[in-house]
Amino acid sequence: MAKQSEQLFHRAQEIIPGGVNSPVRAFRAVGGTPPFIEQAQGSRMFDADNLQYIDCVCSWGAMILGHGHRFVVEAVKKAATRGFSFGTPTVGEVELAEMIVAAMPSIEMLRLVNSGTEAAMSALRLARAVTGRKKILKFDGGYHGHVDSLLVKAGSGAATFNVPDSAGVPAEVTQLTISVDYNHLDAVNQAMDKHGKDVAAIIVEPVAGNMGCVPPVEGFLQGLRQICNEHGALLIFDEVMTGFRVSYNGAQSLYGVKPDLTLLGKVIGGGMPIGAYGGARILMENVAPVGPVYQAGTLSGNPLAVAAGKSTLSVLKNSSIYSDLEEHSAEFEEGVRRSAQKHGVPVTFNRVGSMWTIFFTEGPVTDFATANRSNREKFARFFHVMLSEGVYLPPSQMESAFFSAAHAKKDILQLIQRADRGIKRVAWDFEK
Ligand code: HOZ
Repeated sequence: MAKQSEQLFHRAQEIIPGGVNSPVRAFRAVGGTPPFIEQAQGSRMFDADNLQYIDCVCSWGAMILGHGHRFVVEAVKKAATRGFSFGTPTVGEVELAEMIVAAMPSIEMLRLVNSGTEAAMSALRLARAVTGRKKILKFDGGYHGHVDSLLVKAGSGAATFNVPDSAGVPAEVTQLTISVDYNHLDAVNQAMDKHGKDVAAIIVEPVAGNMGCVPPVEGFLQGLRQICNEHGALLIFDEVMTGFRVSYNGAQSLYGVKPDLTLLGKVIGGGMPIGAYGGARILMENVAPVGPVYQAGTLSGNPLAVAAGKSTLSVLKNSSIYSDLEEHSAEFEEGVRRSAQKHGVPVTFNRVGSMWTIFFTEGPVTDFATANRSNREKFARFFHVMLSEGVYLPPSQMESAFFSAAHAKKDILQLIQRADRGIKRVAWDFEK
């Protein structure tokens, strides 16, 4: 790794835990030094040593239009000249809320917050309040931010660093959380038969994105809906990754299942800090000041984040971006599959639209256990070949990769060639 990033990483580690503000960025799952990014444009990022990368992380999915989209930049500039934060209602936040309500089949009302974590935490409080129940059912490898009660068998960085049950979370808190296998309705039924009358909500990523990308098997989400109805529990879809990503109307419309509450983040802020939770009016009217569920935030509905979000959604709405993303992503998937076959490397490519993961295992990968069968040494080798080829992948097997509208056909062709060299190297190092 080049000089400037190494020096910066050394300096950072002196004053920031691990040198990073979010654990996965530290590269501990793959080894080496993370590049310190100075700027980005379109599909490319540039680091402190002037190295260029095709970005396949896209700020963990947020940058669906690519970096520096001119409409978004203009909107943020304009908002910045008017003021950074007022701590008052603004017209922009009403307009963004209206756009989200119009797009998401299950949302009649919503509250803007500052992150996906905040959205999850607030939605659980609301679910507990309206049902009068305490327990929450989640899925192994599911990740909903660093909410205390949800750090149970959690995915993302928690899985990567082997702290799926974090220190500092009292056992009394996690005793209220039940975690079962993703994509296994029998496990959900069993747990609900036992605890159903105490379960306030089932929370699920409709496409799991924090154990790598793991799509729901047919009937899974529909089954969850039915189980929740039978037991009087709420169904919460964590669409922080999938909302406005797998389709403009979210995973809930892609799979035709209506949750009671939806969590959003990432794309709705166009790369700026934001989150949201929403659902039917009858539920959301329990939130203060209308109802008794307290939740607040100084920077909630921040004008700059709202401006970035609104302009991102309006570009997405009036375009063929989702079909282009599907075409490009499918072409890349096909290229990787061909390479894996050619070089005799067992690979499972999971993908929903522009959200994807390459697992180094025969597969299928349908849950946390099968995701964990992926050979992480092979992943790390592949990751580093790709990095040296100028491709920035998620630095962990337990994260999804993303494409943006700025990934043009020529980027995809380059990525296919570079992935071929990466897989060839894996074959050479591990299969001989
Ligand atoms: N937990 C985030 C995605 N699953 C990673 C955030 C980050 O490290 O920036």
